[in-house]
Amino acid sequence: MSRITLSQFLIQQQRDGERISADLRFLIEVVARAIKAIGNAVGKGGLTNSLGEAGGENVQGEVQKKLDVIANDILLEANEWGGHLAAMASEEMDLPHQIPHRYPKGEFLLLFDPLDGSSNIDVNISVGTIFSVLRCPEGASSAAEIGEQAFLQAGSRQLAAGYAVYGAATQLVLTVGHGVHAFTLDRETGSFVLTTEFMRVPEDTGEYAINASNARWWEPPVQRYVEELVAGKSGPRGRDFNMRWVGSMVADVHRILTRGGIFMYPKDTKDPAKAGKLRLMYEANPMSLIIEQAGGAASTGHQRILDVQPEKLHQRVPVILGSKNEVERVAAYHQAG
Ligand code: P6P
Repeated sequence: MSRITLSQFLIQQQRDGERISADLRFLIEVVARAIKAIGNAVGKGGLTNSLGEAGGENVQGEVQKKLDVIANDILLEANEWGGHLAAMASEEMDLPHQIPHRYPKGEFLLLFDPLDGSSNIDVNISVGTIFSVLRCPEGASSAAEIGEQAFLQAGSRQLAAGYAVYGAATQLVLTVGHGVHAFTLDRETGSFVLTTEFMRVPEDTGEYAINASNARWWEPPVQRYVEELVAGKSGPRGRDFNMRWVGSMVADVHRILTRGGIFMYPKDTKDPAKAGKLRLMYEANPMSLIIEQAGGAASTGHQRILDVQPEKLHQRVPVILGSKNEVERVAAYHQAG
């Protein structure tokens, strides 16, 4: 069976009842090209002087890797000239990135974590890029500067979301609101080729992902849930579970999308001021849209992540996502207190 490319897939989405506009198709194609360039830089590893720390911290107060900065720059440069964006926001930048005056502005807002899991770069473990597309509010797009406020839209308003996983293969996983589809980079032709249509997260699972070293700081519902998984056959769940934790959200979510599982980065009391570790706008929201489009669920423990009304561009949120029946069980434990 001859496989179709990402461009052919997007043209079909544009033709089939106009699921996406020509401009949104163009945006996704530009992001895909940037992802190829990032994957190329990541794939060179120690062959170039791009490993190690950049020597600064990002807005999150996290040590910035050289490849964090390289990936961020690739996405900015790829997207600022096309006339499809009103502005961009990134984990690596405190303020929204304005489109240079020499270029026209468009109707979309692009948000991204340019290199998620970059602490794994130097040990050659899979990392990824996560992106989210919103429409710029009518009134804001004509403003000289697009401020943070324009981005503060609930995740349910995303027009598209996707991630790249730079693993054994470079894969691009995408939703434009009509299912989740995976494309694999054919390094010989340079094209992303459709390799899995309509990915589905099994409603049940025997595998969970959480950084267990934080157990003593978890809230009681999460402690109860994980203790029951660890108890396995001899506990209330009556069956054994397996654990995986890559330390790279994209890799963990891709595994869950492929074979099921539940991923948790809950709020913990390690730093009571923090609502969680992961960022809502460019990690939790895009991943939650993808998971829900694949039949899974995504919750803070107290509410659907896609319903969270953002108050800050870089705000953090507890994340519990994956196989629906397990996510609902964790949410029920939060309701029970
Ligand atoms: P920890 C990577 O820094 C990241 O944001 C996610 O990709 C990953 O799931 C998580 O943090 C890992 O956090 O505390 O286990 O290092």
